[in-house]
Amino acid sequence: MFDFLHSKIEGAINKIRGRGVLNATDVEAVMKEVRTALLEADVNFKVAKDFCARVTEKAVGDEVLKSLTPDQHIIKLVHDELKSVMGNELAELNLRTAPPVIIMLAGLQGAGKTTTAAKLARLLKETYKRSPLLVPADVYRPAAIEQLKTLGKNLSIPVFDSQPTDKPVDIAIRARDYATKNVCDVVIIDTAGRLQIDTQLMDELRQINAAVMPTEILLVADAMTGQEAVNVAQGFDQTLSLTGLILTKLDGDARGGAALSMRAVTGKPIKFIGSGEKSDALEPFHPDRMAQRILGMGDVLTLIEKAVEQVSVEDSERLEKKLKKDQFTFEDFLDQMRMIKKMGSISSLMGMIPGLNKLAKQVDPEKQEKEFAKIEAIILSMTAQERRDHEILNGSRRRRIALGSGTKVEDVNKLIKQFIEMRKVMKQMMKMGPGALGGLFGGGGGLGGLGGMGGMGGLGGLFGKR
Ligand SMILES: Nc1nc2c(ncn2[C@@H]2O[C@H](COP(=O)(O)OP(=O)(O)OP(=O)(O)O)[C@@H](O)[C@H]2O)c(=O)[nH]1
Ligand SMILES: [Mg+2]
Repeated sequence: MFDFLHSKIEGAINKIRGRGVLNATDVEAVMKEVRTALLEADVNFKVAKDFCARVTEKAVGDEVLKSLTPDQHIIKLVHDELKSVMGNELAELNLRTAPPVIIMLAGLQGAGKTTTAAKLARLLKETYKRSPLLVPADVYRPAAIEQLKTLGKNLSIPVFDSQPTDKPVDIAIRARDYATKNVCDVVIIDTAGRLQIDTQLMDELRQINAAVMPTEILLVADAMTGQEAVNVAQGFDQTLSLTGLILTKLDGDARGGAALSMRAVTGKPIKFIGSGEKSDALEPFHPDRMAQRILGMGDVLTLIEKAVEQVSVEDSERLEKKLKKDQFTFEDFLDQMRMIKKMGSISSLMGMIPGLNKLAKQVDPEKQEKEFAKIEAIILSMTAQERRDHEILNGSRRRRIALGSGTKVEDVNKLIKQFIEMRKVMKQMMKMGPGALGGLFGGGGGLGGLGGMGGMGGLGGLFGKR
């Protein structure tokens, strides 16, 4: 996500890095490079042009030129402008209407509507503590209804029992009534896609809109299509009056032009972004955090939020005590590992940490998942006593564990060695005081999250250096 822009903008700013004083010509040269970067990233021409004009104007007229750290100043100006172009503030989902709140998803074929419907339902259930109902209203594509039913089933989220013979507008009406009767407070309608905007599709969406009056009409657009996604958004907005957008497949779009142009061109906020095929790969769109990602400042806030969601304060306090008393066991290790797994893949977490973004790309998620499974199997093959006291793990016990977990003795040895090292590192971090890392994970409660990462054999282990 944003890799291209990140490296180009970084390159442009690096040229003035450390330079004492800048003149207007220097600023203009940098901004010209930034503009080229934006255009190459498929940002809308006018958006890119205005963007650079505003930054240049501020930079030249500002104390930047007199400043002792002009590069920092320019970065700040670019950051603020990026944030502003993307809408400044997080645009929250409107859930404040009388239940059931109806959310309609629209978009072209393959944009990711059905996947996003499921992701959104999961987010609403887990983070917003709502009871969503998924409603398949794509009666044209064979198996479209089944697709959503399967996704819902996997997430234990109810899916309205639409039939391919039903009319979409009738489905929407009946689903709303069903939601009311069954105390579902949010209804997510997944509509059919088309190859391009056509009157039949628009009529159908208009009918659903008129019949159930959704609180949110969200366009799901494929970020990989770049400026085309922006045109599509404009097209849908003309007939439907969108309330917002969801950009999908940002994981596959290293340029990010659509994310930057959408708001400025359509005037509609991006509410969520999708960055993967799995049901947890949907996150609220925070313009400031996106700007930070583009500038390679990492996205520590999102990381912290993810960690906080998973780690309760009690859990981490308990852990901290154990660490202090040297009582951290394989059982805790397993807990930690499962927590990390819930938090999302290591590579996506690392991608958010400044300085680790580049390393993150080297992690192979599949390999990593296999590694997780192996570690889990090994720990589960230990007896309760062994898990609590790793020191009794002698040669014959290790052989038995390897046999039981279908791994090799070397694997067991490696894990134990990593476990011991990790305890050491964690203890050292504790000595550095709660501020050392605790702060990163929600005050004194912290450590849990990163400790667990160390648990994966340390970050080093992920890159096969051990
Ligand atoms: N990498 C990636 N793939 C995604 C994302 N969102 C959706 N997809 C994939 O895109 C493909 C199409 O997704 P669907 O949800 O079926 O798209 P749709 O808009 O419902 O398609 P139609 O119903 O045919 O119009 C699937 O293979 C999804 O797994 C995303 O954020 N990242
Ligand atoms: Mg679909």
